[in-house]
Amino acid sequence: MRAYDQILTMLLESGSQYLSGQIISKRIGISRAAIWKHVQTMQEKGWEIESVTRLGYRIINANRYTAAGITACLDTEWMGKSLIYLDTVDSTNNRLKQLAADNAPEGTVVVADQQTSGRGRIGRTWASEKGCGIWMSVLLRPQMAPQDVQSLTLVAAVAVVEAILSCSGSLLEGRIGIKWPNDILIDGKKVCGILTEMGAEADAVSWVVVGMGINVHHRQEQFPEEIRSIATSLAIACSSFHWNRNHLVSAILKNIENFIIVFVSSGFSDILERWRKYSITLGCDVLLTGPNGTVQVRAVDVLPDGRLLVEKADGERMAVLSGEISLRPTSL
Ligand code: BTX
Repeated sequence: MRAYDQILTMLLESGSQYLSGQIISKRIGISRAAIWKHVQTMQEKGWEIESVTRLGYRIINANRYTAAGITACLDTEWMGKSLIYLDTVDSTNNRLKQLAADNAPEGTVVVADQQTSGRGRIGRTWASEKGCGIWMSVLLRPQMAPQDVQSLTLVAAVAVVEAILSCSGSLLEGRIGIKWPNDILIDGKKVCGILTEMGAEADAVSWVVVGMGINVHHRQEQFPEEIRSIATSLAIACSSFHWNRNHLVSAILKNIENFIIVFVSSGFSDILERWRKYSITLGCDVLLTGPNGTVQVRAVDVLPDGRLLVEKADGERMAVLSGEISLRPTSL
């Protein structure tokens, strides 16, 4: 780590406590004058740093969303150790796909404060307002068949739900749920979408980019008009809580790393069980829209490869790989 990043991380870790120039100097092995230069650069970049004689330095706006802010809370072995933070980008998935093609290691993460062309599935747009959300993509290189990659969307969904619940002390318990295949809803409105893309050769997956878009600080009027009635944010859902994007990102990355370790050692059943627990789809009568039109079905289960098992009115069962579902209030 560069001296600049080391100092910033130390300051962030020391929270509201002052950190003396002497301690920093000893730990990093640079002069006090050099430390002061780095502190000035931090101030130019927007960090509010107090400097008090005989006490040292302290960051006042420590909750600012930055690479250093995320790294300071990150407690992982490999996930997010290479973390690229961008003020603005067209799409974090696009950027990470380029890096994947250039052999970036598994666990590389791209985070942006704003996306100018955030993408949903099948060419749809993902609204990615500046300063409001978590727009993040994670690179995985799993040893799995291309047709099983959809299961990683389920992994990411559970990771996001559990990070939100743990960061907020379960304030949203019972209000947050997963709608197959890739939406997280709070009180029936969309708070997060997941876009999983892959590169594969023959039967082997070379890379998977899992992109997550989470609405965090939005007020309702900050959503584009066309999605205002269907979208929500964590701040809207739970206004009393102080949401911190650095904490949320690091909690999500930690969960994904843990789930990948579990997945590799003992398979998908534990994660699937958690997914079922949060699912708002299973057991419901739904309208399923796919390439061949819309059918009424009952959502019966989710399979280890991520497909949804549904039952038609005549009792025939089929497994669905992709599509859109809307919940139906009446029985079939
Ligand atoms: P999706 O195709 O399931 O959902 C897209 C639909 O969701 C849009 O057509 C619109 O109706 C609605 N929508 C758009 N923006 C929002 C929003 N901010 N909140 C709620 N609803 C919205 C979902 O696709 C997958 C989205 C993945 C986004 C991440 S962000 C990081 C990464 N980079 C990137 O370009 N995409 C992913």
